[in-house]
Amino acid sequence: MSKKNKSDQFFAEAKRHLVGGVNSPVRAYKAVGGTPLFIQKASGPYVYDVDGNKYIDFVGSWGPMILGHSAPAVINAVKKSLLNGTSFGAPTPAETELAVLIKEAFPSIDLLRFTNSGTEATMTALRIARAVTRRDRTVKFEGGYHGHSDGLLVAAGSGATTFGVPSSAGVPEVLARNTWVLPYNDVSALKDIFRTQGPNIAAVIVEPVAGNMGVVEPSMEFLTTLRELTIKHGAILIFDEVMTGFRVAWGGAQERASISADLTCLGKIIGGGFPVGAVGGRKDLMEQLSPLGPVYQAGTLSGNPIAMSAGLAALQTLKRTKPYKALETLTKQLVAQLRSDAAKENVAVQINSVGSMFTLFFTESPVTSYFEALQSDASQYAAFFHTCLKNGVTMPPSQFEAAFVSTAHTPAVLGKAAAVFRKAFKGVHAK
Ligand code: HOZ
Repeated sequence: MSKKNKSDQFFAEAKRHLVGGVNSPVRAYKAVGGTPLFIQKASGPYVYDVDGNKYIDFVGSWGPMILGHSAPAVINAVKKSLLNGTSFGAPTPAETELAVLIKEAFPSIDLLRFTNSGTEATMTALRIARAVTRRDRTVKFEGGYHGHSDGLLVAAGSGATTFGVPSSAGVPEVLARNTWVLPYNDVSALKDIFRTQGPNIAAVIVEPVAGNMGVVEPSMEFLTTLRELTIKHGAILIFDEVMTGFRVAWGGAQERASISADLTCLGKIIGGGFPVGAVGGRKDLMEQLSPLGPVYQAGTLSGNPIAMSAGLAALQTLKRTKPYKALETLTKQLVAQLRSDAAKENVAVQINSVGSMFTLFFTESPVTSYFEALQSDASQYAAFFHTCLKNGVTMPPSQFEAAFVSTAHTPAVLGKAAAVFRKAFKGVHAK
């Protein structure tokens, strides 16, 4: 059983200097209780805390680590790049190389702009959509999280839901009013809003596989209706693939659904573990951006050479090794095992998975929307989480996040994790 003495000490000290002791809210463990692990290092499927404990990690830095931690190809590329300097504020060949690879994977993208985070990417996508349509209103979906920019922090999932502030304080009402929020997977709500407000809608932004309310798969009807209605009414369809891009398939959720977005937001995997975002899409839309068009967007560290080299190494490895089928098969096997073990322990749980992402919702009914995700018993999740942690497995410290399997999670590693999950179901039952 792991002990966390040093993590406790570091957390106490961090709280004196950093808000809540963290730099991103969910990391504070408030939703599950206890002290967050302070991490010393990570390698393959494992993270090691400052007390020397080793954990099989399903957080994966919240998505980027599809090749496992410290993937040699990424580390070597970064080492090489570092020796040439860390930031120039000028173009580099690596930016174009990474853009070419991303375009290969996402045929809907003609032109790209790299940013420093997913939040910047979604913010920019919306601005382009507003500029080109000359409309102000946006449609998003309950439980969809698209970063923390003003207009998008309305009924948001992820950390916002974890902390019960799905609509953040400090967002001007006039901006919140410009965002219409519909239930995920609700085709008739979608038809209604376009029937009544079609000419006012600049954009619809959606996670084409939801990951930020926990994993929720869209119905094909939902996605095709979205595509049809946005075309019909001249609205821009923005796929937020920050989490799903290069994760659920090489070409993201749009490859799986065979649907082209007008604009796509990316992040996480394309930075190989460094801070990166990107917005890309149709030429006529992307050419709205400065210096070609009137929409302003900029960033001192955008296209940072270290991040570009890490992203390039990650994508080149993914392109060469094509791990997606195998990852999905392994994840499905793990999920099947989890379902059968939960049933043996009489634990009511829904396990949603797409590709190598999965979420356990402690509820009796299927989860296809945010409302249904909210029916989960968060205290059961917390109990499950802590048994896992005590036995050497890290899961996301929130009911409303996705867990990630990487190529470093071998069948043997997943077998060990499954044994811990089995124990954790017993803990839930004991509650
Ligand atoms: N809620 C974020 C992921 N969906 C958490 C990011 C972090 O804490 O690093």
